[in-house]
Amino acid sequence: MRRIAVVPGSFDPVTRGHLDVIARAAGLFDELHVLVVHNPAKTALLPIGQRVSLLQRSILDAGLPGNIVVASWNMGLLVEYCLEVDASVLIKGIRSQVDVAYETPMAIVNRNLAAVETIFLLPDPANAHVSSSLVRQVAALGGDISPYVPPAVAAFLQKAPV
Ligand code: COD
Repeated sequence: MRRIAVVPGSFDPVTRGHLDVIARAAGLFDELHVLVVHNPAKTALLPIGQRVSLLQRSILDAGLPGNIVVASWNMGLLVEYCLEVDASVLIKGIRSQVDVAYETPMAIVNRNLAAVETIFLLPDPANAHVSSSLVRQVAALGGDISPYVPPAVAAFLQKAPV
């Protein structure tokens, strides 16, 4: 049986922290779907299509394995996408107790809804402080975001400042 997992996120924009989780998760599963989802609790910077293409470019540039699919989903529950692609696992990155508190109820509900399990991966300590919201803030104030994001994202946001 093929082991298929989904790494969902806003990826607005993808950061080095996201890429680290994606790279490690890709090594654990036969097929990994990186899924861009709109988070209604956040004010978006980039359109969904732009986030998908920056993810695709960054995954290629980083030389990550070919078992990674990038997609987006706006059709309802996250677990509906999982069922559609036969994924039985969601992967989330956990940086702090705040992430644990945010992710735990969703993990339980997703298991109840569709028997989809959630696996939490700890971050690389070098990236544990990195978040898309930090990147958006530094970019908006004209700071250097290159330590926090893949080169394609730094180049894109420098060309089209926010
Ligand atoms: N290191 C490690 N992990 C990281 C880092 C880092 N530096 N930065 C972010 N992460 C992790 C986050 O913890 C998260 O797991 C993932 O990467 C994505 O992060 P973001 O910020 O891009 O995305 P979010 O947190 O806005 O997530 C959006 C989702 C839509 C995926 C989320 O809100 C969700 O799961 N919603 C559920 C929708 C649903 O079906 N609800 C009903 C049942 S619960």
